[in-house]
Amino acid sequence: MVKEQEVKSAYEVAKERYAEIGVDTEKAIEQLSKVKLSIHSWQGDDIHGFLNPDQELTGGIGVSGNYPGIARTPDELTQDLHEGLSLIPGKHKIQLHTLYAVTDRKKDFDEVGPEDFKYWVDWAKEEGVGLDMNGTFFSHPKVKHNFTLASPEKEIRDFWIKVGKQSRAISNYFGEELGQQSVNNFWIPDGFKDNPIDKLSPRKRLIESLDEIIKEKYDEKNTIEAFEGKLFGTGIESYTVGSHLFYNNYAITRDKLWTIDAGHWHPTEDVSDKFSAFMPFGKGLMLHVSRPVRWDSDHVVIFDDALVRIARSLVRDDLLSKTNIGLDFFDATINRVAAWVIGARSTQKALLQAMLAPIDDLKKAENEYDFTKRLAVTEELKSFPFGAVWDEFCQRNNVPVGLDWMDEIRRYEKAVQFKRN
Ligand code: RNT
Ligand code: ZN
Repeated sequence: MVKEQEVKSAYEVAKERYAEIGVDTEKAIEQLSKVKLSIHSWQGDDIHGFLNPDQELTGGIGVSGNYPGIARTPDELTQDLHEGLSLIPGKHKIQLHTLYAVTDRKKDFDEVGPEDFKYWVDWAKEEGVGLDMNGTFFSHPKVKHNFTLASPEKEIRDFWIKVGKQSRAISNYFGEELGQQSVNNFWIPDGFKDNPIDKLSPRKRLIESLDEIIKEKYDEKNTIEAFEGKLFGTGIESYTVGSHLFYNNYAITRDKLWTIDAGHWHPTEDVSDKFSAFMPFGKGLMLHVSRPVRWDSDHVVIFDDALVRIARSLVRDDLLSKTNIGLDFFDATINRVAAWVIGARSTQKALLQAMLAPIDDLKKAENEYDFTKRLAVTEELKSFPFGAVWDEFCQRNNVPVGLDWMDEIRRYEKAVQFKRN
C-alpha cells in the first residue's frame, strides 16, 4: 500500500516546483475534478448486450480475446462498472447502447423505449453517474448487406429510423431523470466492401433518414445528438456513407455535435488538430477516445503521444466545456474492469499533465515570436513531477494511489469474476 504521508510530501514538493513556473497545482486539481468521462458499458461484455446476446457482432468492428469473467447479465455488468468506477477518481457518466435495454419480455431493437432503461436509471442514481446513449445499428438481421439508415430499401430504413427515434426518447429520459444532459451518439456501419457505382444516393438517403429521426424537438437540457463518422470498417473498406466530411457538415448544418473517434482516421492523421478547426463553426464535440494500433483496432487507451496531444488541444484551447470525452475501446484479452480503469485513468492523467502548464505565459511567448521559450518550456515540462499531483488527486478522491488499484482488481476477479464460469 502506498503511504498517505508519502503522497502528501511528494505533492508538496511538486506544488513548489510548479509554482516556480507560475502553475497552480490546486487549480489543476480543481479543474480535473470537473471533467466527466463517458465510460463505455461495452468494454464490460464485448458488446453483446442483453437484447440478442447470441447474435454475432457485425458492423465491421471486432473484439478479440476471452479473458474469464465476462459480464453476462445486467447485474453482473453494473457490478463490474461499480468496481471500475471505484478505482477511477471523480464523478463520471456511462455510455449505453440500445443493446443494453433490460426488458421484461423479448423485444426487438425498434421496440425498446425509456421503460426498458429504468434499470439503468435507478442504478445511475444510486451510483451518482450520468448516462449517455447510443442507438444500436449493428448486430441485427435487419442490417442488410451492411446497410441501415442509408439502405436502398424503405422498409429497412424505416426500421432503423424507428430505432433512432427510440434512442432519442431514451436519451431524453436519461437527461430528465438524472438532471444532466445525455449525449446521444449515432454511428452506423453503412458502406461497401468494393467500389460503388453511386456514392451520392446513399448519402442523400442517410440525410433523409437522419432528418426524420431528429424531427421531434427535445429540450437540449436533456439530450443532444452527436454524429460519428468513419473512414472504413472491416468488410466495408471501399466506401463509408457516413464519412467524416459528411457528418462534419451534418453536425454544423443541424446544430448538433460532431463525434471524433480517435481510431477512425488514417494512422498518421493527428485527430487533436481537428478540434480547433471544427469548434469555431460547431456547437460542440463528442470524443471517442480509442487507440488504433495499425488500424481501427480499438485497443485500450494508454498514455501515448496521441492521447497527450488530444488532452493538450482540449486544455490549451480551452475546449473542455464544449467537449464530451467518451471512451471507446474493447479488449477481451485482459481483465475487462482493468481495461476501463487503465483507459480512464490514462485519459485523466493526460488531461492533468496538460493542465499543469503555464499556458497563458506560453501563449504570450508565442504571440511575441519567442519560439525559443515555447520549445524550452514545453520540453522541460515533460519531466516535471506531474505524477505526484496525480497521486494526490487520487488520494483526495479516495481511490487507490499508484498500482494499489491492481491489488483490488486481483481480489475482485478471484472473488467475483472468476466464479462466473
Ligand atoms: C464503431 C464506432 C462505434 C462503436 C460503438 C460500439 O467503429 O467507433 O462508436 O465502437 O458504438
Ligand atoms: Zn466510436
